[in-house]
Amino acid sequence: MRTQVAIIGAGPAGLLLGHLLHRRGIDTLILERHSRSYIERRIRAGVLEHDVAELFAAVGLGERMRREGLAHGGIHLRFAGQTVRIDFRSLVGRGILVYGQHELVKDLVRARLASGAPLWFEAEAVAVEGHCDGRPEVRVRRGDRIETVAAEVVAGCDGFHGIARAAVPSSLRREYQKQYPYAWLGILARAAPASDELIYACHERGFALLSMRSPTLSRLYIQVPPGTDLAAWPDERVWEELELRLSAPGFRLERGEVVQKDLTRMRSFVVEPMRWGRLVLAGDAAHIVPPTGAKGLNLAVADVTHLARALFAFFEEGREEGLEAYSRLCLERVWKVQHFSWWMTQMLHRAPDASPFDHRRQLGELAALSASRAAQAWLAENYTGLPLDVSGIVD
Ligand code: RFL
Ligand code: PHB
Repeated sequence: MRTQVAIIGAGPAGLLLGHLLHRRGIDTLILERHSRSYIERRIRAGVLEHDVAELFAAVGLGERMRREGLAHGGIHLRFAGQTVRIDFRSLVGRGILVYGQHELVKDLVRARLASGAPLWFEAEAVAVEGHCDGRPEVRVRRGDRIETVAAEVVAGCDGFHGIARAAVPSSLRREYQKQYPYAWLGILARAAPASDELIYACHERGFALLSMRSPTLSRLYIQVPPGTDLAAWPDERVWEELELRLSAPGFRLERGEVVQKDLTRMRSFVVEPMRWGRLVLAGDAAHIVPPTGAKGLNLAVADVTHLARALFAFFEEGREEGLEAYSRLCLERVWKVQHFSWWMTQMLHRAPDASPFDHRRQLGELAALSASRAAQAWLAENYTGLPLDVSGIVD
């Protein structure tokens, strides 16, 4: 099998890249190690930045998103018995769209299959070779057979645990990372969201977040120690803890059947550079952010816009400068977003080793933010998304 771009991974990064390249007549093959139903059911991110939602709509993927996505104009910060609304629209004139990542993945898979371009499920890339000599190949396990896919470029969109990043000797890559001393226990519940907008709560018992997927589905999280055993958290205990941490005068949490319960580790990670020869990385394969700023999926989309532009120039005009600049362009945004995600995380969580001084300082930070329109505008700019350059991608 031969293709122009072999894309490893059918997450948002790989599927969107395949979609954009296909629109320009560039051949791609997407390899996904899981089944279609598995990737369409995986519950992950839920917030799309303003420009990211616009991009999906502009490239023909916005029909269901526009209908079912929930447009929000702000978020609430809850701490020390008060609730402060950060009004995105009045601060920066933009909002966000709450639309589940698995819904986006469904839309992308459907568009891909309708286009007739190849997407192999249950096809696991086991090795990438030849990318430093300009003749990359991917070895793919399908059932009990190993096949070889020859490509001109390989895009590693295979997430944090993928193989693409490791295809480069560790002496040629630099990795930066930070582990946080807490995790998120998340539930998806058949319950009407108790608020029209997201609530981020900094409570002395730890962080809590109220989010949603639809008018009848709530997505809620609480900070727990890393390594927490979910068996120690029956539904009743989760609801009680959520009620304590989210409590406010007049606020009542709707309870409902818990249809999923999961644990998400909190980590910041970046690999540099994001390209070696004809192997490029995009999305979680290259960087991870803690979920507090809702940035992981959005950052993956930003990488893909740079990559698609670089590949258009490469295949249509034989120009390599775009590929050469790819890593630098992505990393400029990656580090800004790393900072924002770290900042939201430290401002809202209770570190297990925090001193009384640290707690009081944290409340001081939240009070300062609440009193400053300039500080809120910075939060709003980052939360609704730094500008996304879609030139050359959206016609
Ligand atoms: P993905 O979505 O992980 O997709 C990678 C795809 O590659 C496949 N794969 C392979 N396929 C073939 N061969 C191999 N060798 C392969 N190895 C892996 C995988 O099966 C998968 O389908 O990465 P992508 O496209 O870069 O998208 C990034 C986003 O998914 C990610 O940033 C966010 O979902 C992060 N994230 C969250 N972000 C938020 O903003 N809010 C959240 O609430 C939130 N929750 C989460 C998350 C990430 C999680 N992970 C990765 C464990 C919850 C979880 C559990
Ligand atoms: C979610 O809805 O899953 C969600 C929302 C905001 C975040 C993280 C996760 O910061």
